[in-house]
Amino acid sequence: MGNSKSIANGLAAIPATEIYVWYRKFMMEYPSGLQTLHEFKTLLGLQGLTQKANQHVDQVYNTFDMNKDGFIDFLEFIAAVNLVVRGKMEQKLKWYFKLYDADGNGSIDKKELLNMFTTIQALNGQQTLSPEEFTSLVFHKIDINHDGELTLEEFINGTEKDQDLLEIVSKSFDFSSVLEVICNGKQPDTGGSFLQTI
Ligand SMILES: [Ca+2]
Ligand SMILES: [Ca+2]
Ligand SMILES: [Ca+2]
Repeated sequence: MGNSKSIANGLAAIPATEIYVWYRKFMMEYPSGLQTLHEFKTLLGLQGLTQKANQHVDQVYNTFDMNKDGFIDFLEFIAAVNLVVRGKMEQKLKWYFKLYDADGNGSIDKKELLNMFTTIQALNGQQTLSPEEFTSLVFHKIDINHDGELTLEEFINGTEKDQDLLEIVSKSFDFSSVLEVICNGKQPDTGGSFLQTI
């Protein structure tokens, strides 16, 4: 579903010279040209997680693995970097939509939303509303045609307008921690100066 297009969009936003630097970094770190799930977790410092948190990270990894071959290749890596570093809110919401749409059928149903809120609550601690209450509230607010499914459009429009919901959605995967890794991560060859130009 538009994967090659979104990869192309991601690449278009990054100057060729920067892509080359990223490519060298990536190949130095992952000489096979592929980053495994284990390496992804290591990179982000996500080890020793609970089972629930682990499953969640697996799901995050799967959204970055656009061709679904089980690995992050360089194109997928640079698309992810681009999303984290330069993505506009709408692009990020599109990505969250993919994360929430667990069965990948193009819409979020109540079960998928409930699963996600349950996970977020398990990861981030107690909220004022239970996941069930929150799921009902969200569908009440943003399922515009009341068919029990959130389309991409309903999800983006609804979330952009609702600060509380936006905050909860952002908690399901924190891009700022990834950004920190990208900025402070291992960069033996460049000292990180090129990152300031991104
Ligand atoms: Ca892949
Ligand atoms: Ca779905
Ligand atoms: Ca709907």
